[in-house]
Amino acid sequence: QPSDTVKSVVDSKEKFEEEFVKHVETSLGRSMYNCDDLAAYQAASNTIRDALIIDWANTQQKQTIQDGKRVYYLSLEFLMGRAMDNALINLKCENNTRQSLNELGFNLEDVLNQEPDAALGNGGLGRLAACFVDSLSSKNYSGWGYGLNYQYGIFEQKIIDGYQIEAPDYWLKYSNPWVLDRNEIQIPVDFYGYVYEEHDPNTGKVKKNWNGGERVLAVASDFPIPGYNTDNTNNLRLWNAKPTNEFDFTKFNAGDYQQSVAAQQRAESITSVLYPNDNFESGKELRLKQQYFWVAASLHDIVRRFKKQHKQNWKKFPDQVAIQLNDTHPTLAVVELQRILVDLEGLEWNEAWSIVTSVFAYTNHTVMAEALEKWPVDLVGRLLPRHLEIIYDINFFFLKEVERKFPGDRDLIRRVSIIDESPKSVKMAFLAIVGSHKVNGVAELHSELIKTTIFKDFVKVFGAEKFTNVTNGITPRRWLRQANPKLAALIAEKLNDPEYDYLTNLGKLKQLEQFVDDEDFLKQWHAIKFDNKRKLAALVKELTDIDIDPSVLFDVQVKRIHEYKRQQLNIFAVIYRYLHIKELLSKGVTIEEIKKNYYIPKASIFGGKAAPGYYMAKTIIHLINKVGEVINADKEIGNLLKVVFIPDYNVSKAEIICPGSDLSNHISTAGTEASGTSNMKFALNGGLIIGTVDGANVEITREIGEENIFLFGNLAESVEELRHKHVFEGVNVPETLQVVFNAIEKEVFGPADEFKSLIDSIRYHGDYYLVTDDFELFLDAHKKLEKVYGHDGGDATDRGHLQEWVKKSVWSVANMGFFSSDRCIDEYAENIWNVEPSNQ
Ligand code: 26Q
Repeated sequence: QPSDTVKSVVDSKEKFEEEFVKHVETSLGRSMYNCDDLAAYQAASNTIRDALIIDWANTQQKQTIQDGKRVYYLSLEFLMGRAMDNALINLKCENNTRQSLNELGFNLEDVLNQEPDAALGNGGLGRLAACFVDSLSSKNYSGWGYGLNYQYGIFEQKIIDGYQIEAPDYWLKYSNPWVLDRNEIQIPVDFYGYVYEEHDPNTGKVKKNWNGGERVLAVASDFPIPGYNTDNTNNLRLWNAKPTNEFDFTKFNAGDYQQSVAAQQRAESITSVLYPNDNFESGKELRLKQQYFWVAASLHDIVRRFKKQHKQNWKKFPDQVAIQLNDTHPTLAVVELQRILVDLEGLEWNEAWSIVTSVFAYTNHTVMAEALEKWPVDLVGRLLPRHLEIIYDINFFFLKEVERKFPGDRDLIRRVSIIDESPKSVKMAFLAIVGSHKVNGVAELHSELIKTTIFKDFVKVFGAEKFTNVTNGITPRRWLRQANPKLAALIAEKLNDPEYDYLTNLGKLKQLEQFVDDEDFLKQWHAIKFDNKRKLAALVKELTDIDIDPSVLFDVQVKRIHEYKRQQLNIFAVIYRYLHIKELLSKGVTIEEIKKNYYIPKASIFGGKAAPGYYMAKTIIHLINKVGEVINADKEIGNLLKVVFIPDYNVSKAEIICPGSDLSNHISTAGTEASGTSNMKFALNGGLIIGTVDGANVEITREIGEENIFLFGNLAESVEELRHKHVFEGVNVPETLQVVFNAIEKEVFGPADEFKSLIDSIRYHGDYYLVTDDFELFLDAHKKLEKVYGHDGGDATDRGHLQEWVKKSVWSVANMGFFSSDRCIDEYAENIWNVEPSNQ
């Protein structure tokens, strides 16, 4: 059987090598004498990809025969990172491949490093979608992802003179071996045009029709998603926008060739670039076009698949299809499905609506007002005239229902209306709630907050049961096994699990607790961390030319740059530390005394992108870099303090940074970070956390114990009052922070103008993110944790004072099992989708 031969590359080195050479010579048209690492990456990827495709085809066939309910995860972002290493791990053929490549004269790591990141996402929300498709496959669910195949992913960040400069990320420069272009799958999507009424002589009713004015084709690209330890291989289908074949004859005949070609290019612009905003809504027309293009193509694909099996037996639709809306970005899907059922399939409004609401569920990822999508009614009406009518009808029937339940409560009706009156706009979150049977937040605190603040009225209208929580998770395949192979191996050994089955049963980590007093084990544990720190130091050296000593405390904050995430709090504290050290030195206190009595040696490591239009975030990046320049050049300080900004933070860099961290910062203003997921990545890799009582930090604390995390800061319940106080009684800048502001204003870190807005936002504009309220609490938390870390970090063999720290690290990892995205997916399956895994 040919498929068996292809699959055997996974188990047989001979077969792998044979296929590899074949790909070099045929697919790439090169010879083995002229095969560099890039060509080797492509040939090896093609070889593995062929095997994957066999699994993929078998899975799709099996799922079609089983004819069970399928889950569709609609996300505008899938932050996948690299595919090759992940495929080797999930197919369990990493060792074979490593050896085969060696025999062919290549080094696996060098080959893996050739792969560009698939960076089709901004941050947390996009990476969550990537973890979810991994878990759907690994846990044997039938589940597809639907998204867009952006030509340009999130921009590449360069740091020049301390400023962020954006460069385009043209990740498809070379052909992508991990995608299967399905050029035969073409779905027409219309925009603009007008609505007209038609009298149906059969029913005597008036029918609404939409005549689109601009047509674009959606063409599918499929990414097979292999599961770990299973043949189950799901599909991630990403759409490409292509012009239709019909040439624009009117313009062409009018002699306007240029114009007609331009119109064709306009089509392709829809999937050309990912919007680089994270937690901020920009309201651009092209963004709305992207949303509808993607939603319409995906729904028509889903409906077509259903009709092939079940004709027009629409009652069965909710037994076959569950659609999860990743934030409000795909909310037009609700409207589009209602349009398909009513306008195209001729169902009654109510029958259609009950199908729609049983199919959809909505995940909210933020409570911050500036991130909630609102589309101007004018824009929606122009781009999608029929959809706007349907939105008005949905709102009309919904408000009628509210009026029936709460007669005369005019104010309630005004508050829950999907249409905002001034400026007239569609509130997408409200539409998503009304169109779904379940709404979930992404961590306990967040899910409580949405019920009591932004969606409070909807709890009153629909009841609390409609609102639920599914705490986020991460895939341990990528974030433990792939990122930290040595730690994963030590754990496998200790759990007596040579097959690494714990990676799909992460609760087993609990067994590590029995080794927490085992000297040898602690030594090994620490040695692995030290080794990972060395690798991180090498990355820092390569990217910034800064030397950091792996025996100092690595204090890391990597994530999107945002005022609410408070990188400014972190860098202000670093500045305070520097100024204090300088003062001590000037008074004759020696470095040794400082290390002993004040500060342990540490490296503050930052990384993350700012949205290109987010001035304040860019200012924070600039400050970090300028502070780094001054401190790192200060000969007096030596290795007592270093500050680095790692440029272009992305998934593949995170795989090196997370395992190499001693301490990571998750210090958002309480109530603002919905969950956070990097907190989970760091803790799973044996790093400790300094954090606020926010997002998933709360549940991490509950799982690992509060003695193993360094929490500080005001609580979410106090935030409103403190903000109010700032506005009406003024902001009180503590003396410690004032010292920092003074230094910045005295131009210790370059021209003060550059940082004026940052200081002003705190001093004069109400300190919305409570930097002044939490600053000294942050310093105190550092004092505490530095006592635990000890004054001498110790090297690979000598743990110095690290005993207590290492124990906390083991204890944390042992209790992180809950944060597997497998658990998360099981919860969605049971409480929201009503699906079960297939028995493979
Ligand atoms: C909206 C409109 C127009 C353009 C862009 C956007 C947009 C894009 C991305 C809005 C929001 C996002 C991303 C949000 C995000 O990443 N949220 C994070 O989701 C994580 C997964 O649930 C949480 O862990 C984080 O707390 C949350 O910030």
